[in-house]
Amino acid sequence: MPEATVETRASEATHSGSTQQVDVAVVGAGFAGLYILHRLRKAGFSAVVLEEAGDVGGTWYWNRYPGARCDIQTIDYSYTFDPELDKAWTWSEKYATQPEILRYLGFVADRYDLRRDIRFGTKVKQATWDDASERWLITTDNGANVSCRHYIMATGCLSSPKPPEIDGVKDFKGEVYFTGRWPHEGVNLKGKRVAVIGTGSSGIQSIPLIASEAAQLTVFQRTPNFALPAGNGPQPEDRRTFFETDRAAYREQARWSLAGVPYPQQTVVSWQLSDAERRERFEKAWAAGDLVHILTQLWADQGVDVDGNAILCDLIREKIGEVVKDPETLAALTPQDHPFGSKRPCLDTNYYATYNRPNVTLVNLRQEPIKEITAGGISTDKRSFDVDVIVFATGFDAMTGAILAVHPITGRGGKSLSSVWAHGPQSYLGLTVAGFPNLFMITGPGSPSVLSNMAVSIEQHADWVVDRLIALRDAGFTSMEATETAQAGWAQHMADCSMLTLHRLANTWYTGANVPGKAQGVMPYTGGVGPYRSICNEVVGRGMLGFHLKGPGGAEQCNDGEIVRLQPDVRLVLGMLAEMNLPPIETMGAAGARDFLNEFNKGRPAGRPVGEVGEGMLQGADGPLPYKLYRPATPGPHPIVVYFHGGGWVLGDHESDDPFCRDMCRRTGMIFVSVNYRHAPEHRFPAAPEDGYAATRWISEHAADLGGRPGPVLVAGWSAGANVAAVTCQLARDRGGPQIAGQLLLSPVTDCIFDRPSYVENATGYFLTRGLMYWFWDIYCSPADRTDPRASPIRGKLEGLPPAFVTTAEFDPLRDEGIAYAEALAKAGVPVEQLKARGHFHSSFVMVDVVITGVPGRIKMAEALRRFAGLPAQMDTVRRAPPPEVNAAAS
Ligand code: N01
Repeated sequence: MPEATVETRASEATHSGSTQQVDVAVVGAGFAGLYILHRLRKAGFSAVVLEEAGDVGGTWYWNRYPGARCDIQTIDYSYTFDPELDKAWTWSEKYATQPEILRYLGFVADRYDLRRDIRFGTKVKQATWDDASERWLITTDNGANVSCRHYIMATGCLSSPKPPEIDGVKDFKGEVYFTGRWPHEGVNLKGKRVAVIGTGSSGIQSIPLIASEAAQLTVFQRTPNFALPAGNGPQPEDRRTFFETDRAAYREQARWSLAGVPYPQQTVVSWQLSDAERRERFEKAWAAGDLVHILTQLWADQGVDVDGNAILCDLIREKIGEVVKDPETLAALTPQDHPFGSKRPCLDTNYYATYNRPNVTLVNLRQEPIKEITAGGISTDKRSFDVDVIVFATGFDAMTGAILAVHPITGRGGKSLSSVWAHGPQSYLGLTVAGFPNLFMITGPGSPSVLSNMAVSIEQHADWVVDRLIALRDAGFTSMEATETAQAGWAQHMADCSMLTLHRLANTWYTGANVPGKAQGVMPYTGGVGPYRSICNEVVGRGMLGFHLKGPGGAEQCNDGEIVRLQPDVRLVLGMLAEMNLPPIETMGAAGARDFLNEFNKGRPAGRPVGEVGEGMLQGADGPLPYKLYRPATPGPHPIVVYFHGGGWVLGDHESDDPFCRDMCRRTGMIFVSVNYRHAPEHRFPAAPEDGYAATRWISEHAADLGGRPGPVLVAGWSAGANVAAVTCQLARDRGGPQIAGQLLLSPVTDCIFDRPSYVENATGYFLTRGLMYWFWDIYCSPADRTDPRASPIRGKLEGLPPAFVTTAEFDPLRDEGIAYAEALAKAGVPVEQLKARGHFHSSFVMVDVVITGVPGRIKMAEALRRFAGLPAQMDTVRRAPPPEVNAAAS
């Protein structure tokens, strides 16, 4: 049966006295409120939607300023829940205008007969939870109050306009308009002198049209924004064809994508592309006129790394420079203070060209701030501008403003939401708040919301919430509430995610920085739409993890915990590995496992350029060994770090940790020499540590030949390589040198027992498994030899060893033996620093440019190595790529 005919019955609300009794009250009749009402009715709930405006539309009801359009392609900015609806509506343009979008929402309201349950012109004044009846009581400014079991805020993220914050607005004798509250009858600007304050999306969309109508336009700009041409017109052929060919697949791909638009994940990084290739990609994106395309499809590091982003910023600045004629105006319009995408970029139509018009003036508020608004116009601290009209395009109290506009929302124990959020919004999944049972937010702070295609996110939220209400009802529960543990875990996960992006580097409404006095922090979830969806599903799959459910007669269920404890990128990596469904490495045999590792490594991002990369042979314990040398681009001679790769003494070689060596060479400004020590089963214990020691001695003796600084060397290693590094330090102490200035041990193997808690807790599921470690040990070392300190360095004498930096990862079987080694070193009087990496797994730090959250850890490791070498901890050369690397033989 078509969806539209299921809903002809309006929900059955009842009245008791002056109070309307419903199962669910929803605030807002925009994209979210309409769909929720439809779903609620379909599920048999009685519901009412309370809407301040005179009709449906939400943000599209209010934002009627000239030029208002969506800036996600309309093919994507549509409901997808009903394929019939999808077919019944065809958008006229790539980016529809506000009137067309409003018509669409009206069409949807009619099609599903929604208006019957919407109380227009009704503002919520207060909402109070009553614990005894387990209901919310909602008071309104118009008509009956509402008593409901569940209360859903579908209030939108950008619906509470920000006050002007400029002195004297009341004194102005001319006309004042806000883009976010534009008069329905329109505004006649012909022949008038108009001022626009603000150059965000609203300003950038409206300025060209206002300029074409007004006699004179003066734009007051505080921060220049990045804008790219929308290239509006018919729907682009490629997207339409993809859509028409398989609509269901198109929609499904959007649901699991990063931004809610079906684009694939980009894996190529900027330094893998030549200048010409980058320009080609950029020109294509520029011509495409699509924010999601340019934000996600150029190169993988553009959104996560300042260097990758800077390349794009330069290219965009070049484009702006090609349009704007006046050099001073150009300089003012060119964004310099934030990475592209960190502040919401805009789509424009003739925006920059508008400043070439004789009737348009740009005032750069960075140079002459607004002093006041007077009866006749606007004064800066340098000049006065007489105007007839002021348009405030100054934005919104975003994400929290509309929710907190209903005040107070009083939850359990009389707590108000504004006091709980005094230091920033707290939520679980962006959907619920601890202490506020049965209260739900659609696209609330803590959800992907404004960093996604809102249409896709809204449907996901609405489905999740309504499905939970159905499940609660079916199970006989009457309330659900997030736990404090789950909420705190989500805050941690949000903070971890925000470290992945560059949003924290800009003053923007994403962080609350646009509203004076507002608590600051990245408010939307930056982990992406697909990952967010899978997390929400996982919460359900794990028995409503982090929710307290209650029902009549004392029925209760609480499966408490944090839904994501891994770093977000580690979670993605492990998820991808799990999807590959690989056979356990230990079943592949040594040769098979080596082939697998080689193939696996081919798929990773290429390491970054360093000054020079060379290869050579050195003398091991029993013959020559190959090595690879990474030299920084800075002038030498540099201290030398002897590096031992990971791989359980069985796998890997001097090239297998190439990205890590490059990264650490850049971060430390030191030479890294990666040594290919001998491996088992061909060469069992003690071949590896004896080679490690011999190689270190050889490198120390040949430091000057290698272009390194004579004197003590440093050692470093990962996993089994860290075991070799640790043993090398003990052997160097006992065998009369070489001198070692410091040791970096990254997730080291230090002992031959397998019963520490981390071996049990992390036995499986984190790539390095307990089974794999058993296999490595069996191949490498007979049981009788395992307690030899050259195999288990924790069993050796630890006094007199060089200072150490020991890194361990929370989700690693080797975690506890690394910590134990660090503690034992400290007890023996060795200076030790420890990094216990929360949410990381065994490979986190060597997966350079994949596990981005590993960067702060590698910075700490690099600083430690520099201190050990007697250098200042910090160096300043990582942010910009060094000159192209030279390949040269180093010996
Ligand atoms: O608001 P904004 P907006 N004195 O906050 C300036 C969505 N949207 O309404 O950057 C002087 O972006 C402020 O300066 P600064 C979209 O997500 C979508 O334009 O704070 N200037 C800034 O230039 C968008 O991001 C569409 O230094 C002051 C501007 O005003 C979001 O809504 C269309 C000031 C505000 O920009 C908000 O956009 C429109 C002051 N006191 C909006 N206070 C689509 O296309 C603020 N400013 C779908």
